[in-house]
Amino acid sequence: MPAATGATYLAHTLDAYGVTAVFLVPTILSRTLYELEQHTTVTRVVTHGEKAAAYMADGYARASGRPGVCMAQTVGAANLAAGLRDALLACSPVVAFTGGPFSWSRHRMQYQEIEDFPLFKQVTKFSAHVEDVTRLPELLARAFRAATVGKPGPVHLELPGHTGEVIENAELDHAVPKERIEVPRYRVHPDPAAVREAMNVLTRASRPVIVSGGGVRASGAQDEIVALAERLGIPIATSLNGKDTVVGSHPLNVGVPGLYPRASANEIVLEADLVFYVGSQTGSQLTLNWQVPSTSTRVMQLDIEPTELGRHFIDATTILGDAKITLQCMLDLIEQDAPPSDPAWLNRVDEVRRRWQERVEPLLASDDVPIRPERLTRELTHALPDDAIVVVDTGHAGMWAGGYLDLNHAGQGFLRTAGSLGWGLPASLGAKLAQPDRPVVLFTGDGGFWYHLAELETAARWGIGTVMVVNNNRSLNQEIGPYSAAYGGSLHGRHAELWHFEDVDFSHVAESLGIRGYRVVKPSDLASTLEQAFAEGGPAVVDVATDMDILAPKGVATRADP
Ligand SMILES: Cc1ncc(C[n+]2csc(CCOP(=O)(O)OP(=O)(O)O)c2C)c(N)n1
Ligand SMILES: [Mg+2]
Repeated sequence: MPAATGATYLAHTLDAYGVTAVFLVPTILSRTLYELEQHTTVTRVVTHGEKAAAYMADGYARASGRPGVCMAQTVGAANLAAGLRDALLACSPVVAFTGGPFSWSRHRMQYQEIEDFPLFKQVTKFSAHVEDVTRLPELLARAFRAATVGKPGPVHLELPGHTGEVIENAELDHAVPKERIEVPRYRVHPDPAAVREAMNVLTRASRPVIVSGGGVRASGAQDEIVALAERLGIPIATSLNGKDTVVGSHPLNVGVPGLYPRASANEIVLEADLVFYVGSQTGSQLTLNWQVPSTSTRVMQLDIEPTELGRHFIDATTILGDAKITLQCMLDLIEQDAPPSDPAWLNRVDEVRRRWQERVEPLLASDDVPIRPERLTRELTHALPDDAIVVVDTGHAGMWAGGYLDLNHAGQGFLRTAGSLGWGLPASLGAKLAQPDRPVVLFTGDGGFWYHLAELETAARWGIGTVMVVNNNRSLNQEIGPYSAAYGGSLHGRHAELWHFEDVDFSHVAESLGIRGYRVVKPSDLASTLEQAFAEGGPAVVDVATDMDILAPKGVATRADP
């Protein structure tokens, strides 16, 4: 039997770990790609840019709960690093391979070479050189471990040779690992004393709110967090990242607080006397720059990552542990006849929620032409298949989805960019490859869609069945606010140069690539078009012509009227 090489080891290990797709721009690890074809069923997706490859791997990782793999040769390494930023912010386990200098080429004017390695320090949990093939088994295992333990995140391995060829061709005699790798890698059990203390704090509060973050999805703790809320009668908010952890129509779900919010969620969190964060980084977007909750509110945190505990709330009561296990331990402590929380608090929560519904109902039902984005979110809420995964871009797409979209079925998923405009389209393709049997729906603005429009060809080539819904206002209209301020209070002069686009119909762009395209101009056509697009399946683009002047309301730290 021929001796194993770095390439065969890498191909077999990726397969063993449970990786089913890799994303790349050639030329990188060519022999490994050949070995993947020979010995595995791993799909090798060539993209139209390294950043898109990183975003696809990220969408794949978030949708599957398994590491997503992307790769680039030396000259594309910086582009790949740029694409890891969102994965770091969103705790997504992406593994990036890049080629690097040869031992003899460093510090010379070697074609296409610079020292890319430092670029990865800021955007990864772990980044290492694999100097020699004998280090490959150890560093590969270490990279996949770092990506998936504690708070998941991106990692990077630089392989010698501009296309990673040095270790590929070297002989290696090492057993291939057998372990399939998933998040969470370890289910950390909490300290029983901390669980008792947490239950005391929770049951003594008069106006508690639970905030469910992305860590709840990573842990698979959706049932436990809802059971705790139901058992104790506690309203439950979600971060934007954790939006799919509680069903939108659940009577205790108050929505997403923070910067991209449902206004009533901020109002309710501001009235709470205890906020219990589960699996959340408690960042500025969720807390509106730490104004919601107010500084006098007591905070409790449960997280698998010790450095997150007390990070922003130094006096918080803290519990270290896996969310699913810890919440189950808390449920076990609830006595049969434990009284639920104060009915007056739940009545108040209902009232604040009802008032918000009344305020926004005319917008959600609007028949205006051009279409209002609020009406689009309502029709999308109604049309979404029961098991759909919604992938949302940033800016207004995140705000409209955070505030107005509801996921009313427990089987529905939600993934959002942590802030990088343009992430949505490639990420939605990665998500569909990770979950081929579930409908995947992209919700994006036109500005976000333009970024990686070339990936429509990738969707067409591979038949990746994402349905892409574009809120097409022919502009970057979120910039209206900043430009109005910069122009002294109102837009005048040549302001349009800075945020208007051509009136492009993306359904025609899609059709030119052999992808189904739909254009919706009237609100009354939304329901039937979305239904048809979901029934026929993707890849498909639904271009919705919306109003250029309508801005999504930003979060404010204002209490509701008494
Ligand atoms: C990489 C990156 N660059 C710039 C921004 C700033 N930004 C946020 S939203 C936005 C405009 C988005 O336009 P579009 O997707 O068309 O949505 P619209 O505001 O028009 O609804 C910009 C430029 C960002 N978030 N990320
Ligand atoms: Mg736009």
